[in-house]
Amino acid sequence: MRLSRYFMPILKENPKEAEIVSHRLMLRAGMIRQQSQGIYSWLPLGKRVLDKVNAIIRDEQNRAGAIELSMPTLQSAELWQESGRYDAYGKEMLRIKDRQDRPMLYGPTNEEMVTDIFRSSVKSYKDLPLNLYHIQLKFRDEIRPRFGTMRSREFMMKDAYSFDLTREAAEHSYNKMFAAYLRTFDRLGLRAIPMRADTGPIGGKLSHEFIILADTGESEVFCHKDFVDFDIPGEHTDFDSVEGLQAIFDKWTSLYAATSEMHDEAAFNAVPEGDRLSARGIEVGHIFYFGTKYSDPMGAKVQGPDGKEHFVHMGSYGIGPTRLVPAIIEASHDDNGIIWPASVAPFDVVVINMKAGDQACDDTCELIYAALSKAGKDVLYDDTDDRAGTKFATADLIGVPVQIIAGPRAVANGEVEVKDRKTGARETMTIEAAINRFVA
Ligand code: 5CA
Repeated sequence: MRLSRYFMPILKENPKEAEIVSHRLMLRAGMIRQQSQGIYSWLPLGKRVLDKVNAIIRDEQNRAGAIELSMPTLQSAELWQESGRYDAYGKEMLRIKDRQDRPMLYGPTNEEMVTDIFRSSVKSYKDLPLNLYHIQLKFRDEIRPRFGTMRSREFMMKDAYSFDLTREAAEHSYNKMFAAYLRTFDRLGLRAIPMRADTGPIGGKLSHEFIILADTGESEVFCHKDFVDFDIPGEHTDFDSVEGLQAIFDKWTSLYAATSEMHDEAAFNAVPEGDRLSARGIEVGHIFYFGTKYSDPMGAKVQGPDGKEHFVHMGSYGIGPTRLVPAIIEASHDDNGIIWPASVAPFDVVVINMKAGDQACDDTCELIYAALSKAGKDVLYDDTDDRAGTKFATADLIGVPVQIIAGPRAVANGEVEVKDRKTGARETMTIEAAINRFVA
């Protein structure tokens, strides 16, 4: 991508409305734009990051055996009347009428709709277990939308829904998502700690929130500090192994960890003082097991091996991609801007032409740009005629992991400078060596 032809509206000034660093940096880097309160456009740079986050989420959902579909944002009120949640959900639900005066709503979550899909075609235990997910916009008319896309009214959610014959089988499905979440957040460069949590309007008995520790987090959390160094389940984790996944769950729930709603002061005080971590955190995922809470009122049953009909045991599993992007920034930035983990960086490398219009600089940059693009890398080429200082500031602000800097003096020697965004380390090397670093 040539920056001169891209759309990346950088802000020079710090936006006044941004209270936390991620919101400030997302606005400054031209990643998002507020369209009305708590409702955002994702501009091209932000969209690239969001897509990469979603690709990792999708990959890990698929690995754990979940199956992707796509459900609409607008739902009929009837479904919610069946479950009893239409009235219970209150003012957070955006209610709309269509031209025939039929009550509709902008979905805040999809338990009812997915239960309807399930009951329309699954009739036998032989078709279980089943886990269906989608990545779709949701709307919750939050009282206090704030911090940009961290808490917005319209937001994206990956929501998965599992169906099983028995409670035991449903717990295995829960453990699959539990392990998948540990892997997902790790691949996003985050350390998320599963904490016992309140089930709120989703309901149910068993629930964990996945929390990232950050000073600007909205949740107050309490946990054992050893969680910070626990091993993440490997990529060859066998998701069909009931014992294997139970062992992962048991290990990750063996020490104290709870959000403030579930906090047990006495249990926390039993943790040795030096091991207690009392901090603030950002909830990036939330999983629930709620048994037959929806299948019973909505009549979602299957025939069991005993020939009888059984209401299915369900769970739901949410991740907030549009919250994860700012959460990653909260965890990874410096005074100059964002520092993206390579897995979600909008570009792999930025090529900075320090003197656009200078033949040797132009030729060198074009050569590198072409070679790296051909090798399948996402390359941003700063070919604008801005001052070198402005280009450096922009490259640091948008947080691309590696910068290749081509200035007249180095280029005259057949060399360029390669800068690591995170460490700031700069290395001068031949043009070929700079290319080979990515192509090899
Ligand atoms: N149906 C269940 C799970 S599928 C559910 O709705 N869970 S939730 O309410 O906990 O939301 C799941 C995730 O969505 C949260 O962990 C959070 O990451 C994200 N999320 C929730 N509300 C917002 C919001 N207002 N803005 C941004 N992300 C949000």
